[in-house]
Amino acid sequence: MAQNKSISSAMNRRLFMKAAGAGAVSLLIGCAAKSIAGRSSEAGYINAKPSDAKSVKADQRPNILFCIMDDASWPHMSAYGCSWAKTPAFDRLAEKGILFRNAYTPNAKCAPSRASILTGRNSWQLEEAANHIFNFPAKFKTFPEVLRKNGYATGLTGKGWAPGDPGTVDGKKRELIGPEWLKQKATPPAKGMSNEDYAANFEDFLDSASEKPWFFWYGAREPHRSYEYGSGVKAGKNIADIDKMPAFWPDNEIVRNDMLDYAFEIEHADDHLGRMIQTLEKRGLLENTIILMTSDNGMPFPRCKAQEYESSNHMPLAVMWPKGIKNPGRTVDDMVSFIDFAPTFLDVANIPYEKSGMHPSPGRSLTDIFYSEKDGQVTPYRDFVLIGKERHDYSRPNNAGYPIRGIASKDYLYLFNYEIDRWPAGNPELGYLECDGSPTKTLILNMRREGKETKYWEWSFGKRNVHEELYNISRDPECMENLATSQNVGQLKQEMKARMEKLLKEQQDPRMFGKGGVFDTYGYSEKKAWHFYERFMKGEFTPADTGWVNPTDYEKVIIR
Ligand SMILES: [Ca+2]
Repeated sequence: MAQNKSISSAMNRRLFMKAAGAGAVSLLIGCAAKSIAGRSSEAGYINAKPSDAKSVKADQRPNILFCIMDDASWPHMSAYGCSWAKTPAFDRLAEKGILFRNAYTPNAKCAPSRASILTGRNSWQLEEAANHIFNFPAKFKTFPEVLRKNGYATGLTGKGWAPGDPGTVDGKKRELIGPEWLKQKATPPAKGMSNEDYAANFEDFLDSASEKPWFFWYGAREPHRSYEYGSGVKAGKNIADIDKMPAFWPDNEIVRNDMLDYAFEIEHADDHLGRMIQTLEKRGLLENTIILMTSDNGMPFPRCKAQEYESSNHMPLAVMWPKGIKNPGRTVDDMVSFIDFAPTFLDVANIPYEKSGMHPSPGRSLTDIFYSEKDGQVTPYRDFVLIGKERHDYSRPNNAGYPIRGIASKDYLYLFNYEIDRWPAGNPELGYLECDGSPTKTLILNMRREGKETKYWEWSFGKRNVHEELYNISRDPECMENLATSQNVGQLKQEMKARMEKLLKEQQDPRMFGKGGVFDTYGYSEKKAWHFYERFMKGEFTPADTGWVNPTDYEKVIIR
């Protein structure tokens, strides 16, 4: 994935992001009838009881530690039953708080996913912030900016909002989250991991925050690529530990090693969370701090990150808040979305959303779930989420994206592909730039080239050929069997599509009004990205200019 224009062609972007330690560039929920700007607990974003708002003094507002991994898929935390990735810190949040089984990002790519978190809005409500590598629109305020204005100290370590250009305020770089804490370094346990000591930087931040309530963003750069091949095994893992391989990849030593290397990176991110929890404990701050751990998009493997399947958008999420969460240790099935975070944090900080200066959010504060004692489905109307994507990297002619919209319930995922003549992971002759380079990707590409096996390539890189996809995700979470063409799901398919389009219209999605092409007209924050396809084909660039894929990913012959 593209991150930053300052990265040299020879250097893997992510390696730079991680090693530099410089911060580098630094579902809609609920009933269909009520969405944006609703104010009631059912339709809106504020769930705090009115009496709470008045009685809570400013200095009693909770602190917030928001932890986000880069590119981790939801099932790969041990709290969800994964045996080959050990995440004791994440699990502790779940044991002492709430484990969410159905949390989704609206858009499975770094920059648009993080933009949805920060603004409380879905990609299609964010103009160029729907895309990847963009200039952050000045008009969209972020919730950390609002918290800061309302007395919170804010800060971040690791990866904040990226990649893209946040713009400037009064001649200075706009701080979408807060000042960066990046002084503390450490030797990482494997090559390709960051040398930032996230937990030590968090301590520095706490020293500075004094008595204020605070919001801190811990953006682990793991498990984003690149990985040290074999680092998982070197750390004591065994390729036989993986009990189930996804059907859409070959099952062999290369792919299993790739997965274990990914798992080892998740564990590194989790280690730092564990240290942060200990720090809060030592300082007596655990009781009234909301600690939340999630990821921004699915694992950086073919058919996961940057697509819109379960392995793309379904995210891990655990939240601990001893003072606020009732009956801790619950597992919750409600469908929740990243657009719910901003309403949640403003809610607990007693800041009315409509007075915050933020654009209205179709999200809903999660405090109904926090303050409930229930397991399973807590709030009946949280029964679906909306997802979608526009343009990610830059590998298609005419700066084109691959537009999708989708709606997921607990049992079904419905997707609509708007431009099926386009390549879902990017054009083959440009290396499928929307899929990060990896041993697994190389293997699948080579299998097709050698004529051994094309099905893996078809699943990850081939054209979809159909507009509609429908999967029974409770039975088929790998989204292998497209039910959209079978007669007996006609009604379900129509119902899901109708519900999705109704909500998208309410949210003023340009694509619902015949104006979806606008997303391909927005500029990139990287100059070389504009018309990169055409310029590459003319010889202005080489495969070495896209360091997040391998030069061998570029197909030498045109595939139609
Ligand atoms: Ca990411």
